Amino acid sequence: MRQAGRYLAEYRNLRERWGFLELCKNPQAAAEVTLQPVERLGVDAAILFADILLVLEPLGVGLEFTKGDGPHIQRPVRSAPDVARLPAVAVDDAVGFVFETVGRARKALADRVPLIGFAGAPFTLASYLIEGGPSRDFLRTKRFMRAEREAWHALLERLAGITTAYLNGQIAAGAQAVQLFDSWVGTLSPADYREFVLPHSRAVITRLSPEVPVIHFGVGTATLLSSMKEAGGDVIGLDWRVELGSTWERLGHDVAVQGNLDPALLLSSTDDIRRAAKAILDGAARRPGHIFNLGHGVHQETPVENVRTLVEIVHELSAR
Ligand code: 1CP
Repeated sequence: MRQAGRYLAEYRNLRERWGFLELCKNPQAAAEVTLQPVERLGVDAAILFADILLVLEPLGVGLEFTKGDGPHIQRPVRSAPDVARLPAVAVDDAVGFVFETVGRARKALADRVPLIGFAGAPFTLASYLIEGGPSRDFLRTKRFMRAEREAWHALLERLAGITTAYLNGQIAAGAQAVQLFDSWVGTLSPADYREFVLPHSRAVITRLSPEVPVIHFGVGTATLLSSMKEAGGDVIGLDWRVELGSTWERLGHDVAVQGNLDPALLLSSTDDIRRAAKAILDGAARRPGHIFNLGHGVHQETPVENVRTLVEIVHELSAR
């Protein structure tokens, strides 16, 4: 999950001097942010500091990150002609700065912990392009899907190609695992997932360099998990709305799972954090193939000490 961010004082300090995009485009600073949580929290992996939306900027849609409100697309994609007009993108040139960050972060990490790269899945990227920013109901996206079926599939094919190149570039630069974020796909019914999304996510995952594991994640995906497994991934990410043990059983132990503490628990007491972490580890029953994680990113209000405490608790309870 996102583990850098505003709950970290050292990140806030950097953000006072730099805009978010500016920070992402400066490989030296971005590598520094990548290492902040590793040093501060003692986590077992670093997550590349970048964003899933960086690949949308070269499409000329006017991507910006406004203070407080998050991402905003000035010229959203709202019609079939809008899709046809999107320019071809040479990913290596357009986001080469991300690949350079990967190289620098690997060097700075010196194999203390592995580095995880990531990208947005085609559906989640399309939702930002169509909605123009964050959304609750994804009504424009869902209307577009049906009203402009052909353009929808053309758009997702384009995004699948871009995401594949983005991830393969990160792997070539040294990422040791990659996570495909389909953060908002939980808004869809299982039937819609299968028709409008699955083929495109599968097209990404099957074309990735085979040497690193792939984590496939979404939020609110309880009813979609078996279809997501079919789309691919060595690891399926679970959010906190499902129980880890029984969900893993249902998915099959031939796939690894990641998750799934409610990030809101990091706003409670050490006792509550310990109980919740233990319940998840008990659910995993020491099987190989469980990556302990939050079910989604760290909330901004989170006290850093609680995240550190969680890391210590998980290390203690899962020591062999
Ligand atoms: O300084 C700031 O306010 C920027 C906040 C921020 C950060 C820290 C954004 C804007 N992006 C990021 C980095 C980021 N984004 C990371 C790396 C974090 C790390 O080093 O630990 C990752 C993995 C992402 C991925 C990302 N961006 C996702 C998928 C993960 C998820 O949380 O579901 C999504 C949906 C985005 C879009 C995005 N970028 C930023 C924001 C605030 C958002 C979400 C907006 C929304 O709610 O729709």
